[in-house]
Amino acid sequence: MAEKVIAGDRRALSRAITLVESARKDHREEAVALIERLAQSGRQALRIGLSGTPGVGKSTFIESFGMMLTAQGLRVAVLAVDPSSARSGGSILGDKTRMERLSRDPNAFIRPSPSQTQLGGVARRSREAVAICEAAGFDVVLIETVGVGQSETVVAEMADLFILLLAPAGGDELQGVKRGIMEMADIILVNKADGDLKPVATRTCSDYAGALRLLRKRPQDPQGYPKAMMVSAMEETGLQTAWEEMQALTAWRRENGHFDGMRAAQARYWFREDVRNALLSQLDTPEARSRMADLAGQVGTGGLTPARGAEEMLRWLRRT
Ligand SMILES: Nc1nc2c(ncn2[C@@H]2O[C@H](COP(=O)(O)OP(=O)(O)OP(=O)(O)O)[C@@H](O)[C@H]2O)c(=O)[nH]1
Ligand SMILES: [Mg+2]
Repeated sequence: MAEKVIAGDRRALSRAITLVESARKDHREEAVALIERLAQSGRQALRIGLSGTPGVGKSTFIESFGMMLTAQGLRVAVLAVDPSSARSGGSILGDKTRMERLSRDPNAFIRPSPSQTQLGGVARRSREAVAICEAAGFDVVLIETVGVGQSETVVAEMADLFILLLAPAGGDELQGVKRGIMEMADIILVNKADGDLKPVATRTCSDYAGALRLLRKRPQDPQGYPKAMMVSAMEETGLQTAWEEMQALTAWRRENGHFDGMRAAQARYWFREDVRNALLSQLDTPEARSRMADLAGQVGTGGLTPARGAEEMLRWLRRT
C-alpha cells in the first residue's frame, strides 16, 4: 500500500486514509507501520491550516484558492478536522458537492472528515492523513476546521501555516475572536472584501492588523508578520497576494530553521498526546467503566475516600 500511495495511486491513497481512520486494533498496527514506511519518502508538502466560523467562506475560499494553485501546476489535498459529527450543512462531506470544480480537478484530492465525536481521535487521524497526502506527493495540504474552541489548536499543531479567515464586521468589536486564536494565526484573511462589504472589510482588516501588532512577537515571525489581508473568495481577488505572503513567510522560516523547528516541536507534541490518549483509552473499556462506576459508588457513600478509590482504580488498571 505504501508503494502505491507514493506512486500516486488514488485508490491506495483513499484506502490508506480509511486505514488510519479505523479504530480496530489490527488496523491500528498496520496504520502505524504504514505511516512509518511513508515517512521514509522524505516528501514535504506545505501544510496550511484554515479556520473560521461557519459562513465565513471557508469552502468558497478553499475552492477558489485550490483552483488557483492547481492552475499553477500544484497538487492540492484538502482535509477536514471536524470534532462534531452532529454538523450537517457545513460539513466538508456536503461540501464535496459544493467544491464542485475543485473536486473534479485531477490535481486535487478532497477527503471528507470522518464522523467522530472525540477530538483526540480525530486529531490523530487527521494528522496521519496529512502525512499520507504528503507522501503521495501533494504540494499543498489544506486542513480545514470550523472555529469551535479546541479544534483550532489541533489544526495549528499539524500545520506549517495557520490561516484565520474572518468576515467583515461593522462596529468596533473584534468579532469576539479569542486572543488565543489570534496568537496562533500566521495570516488573517478578511474575506468577502467585495461589493457593498468592501469598505467594512477594509476597516475590519486594519482593526485586525492593529490587534496583531499588539501581540507578543513570536520567534518564528519575520518583521511585519503575522499579517492581516483582504480577499474575496467569491470574486477571487487577493488570493495570489495571499499565496505570495504564505510563500514568503515559509521561505523565511525555512532559511532561519523555524520550519524544521516547528515540525520537530509538533512531533514532540503529538508523541505526548498519543501517550496521553492511549492511557486515557484504558479507561474506555466496558470492564474499566464498570470498575470505575463501582468504585465511584463506594466513594459516594463514604466507604472509600476519593484518593483511596483512585489508588484502587490505578492498581486495577496495572493488573489488567
Ligand atoms: N460576498 C461574498 N460572499 C462570500 C464570499 N465567500 C463566501 N461567500 C458566501 O458566504 C456564504 C458561506 O460560504 P461558505 O464557503 O459555505 O462558508 P463556510 O465557512 O464554508 O461555512 P461552513 O461550511 O458552514 O462552516 C455563502 O453564501 C457564500 O456564497 C466572498 O468572498 N464574498
Ligand atoms: Mg464549509
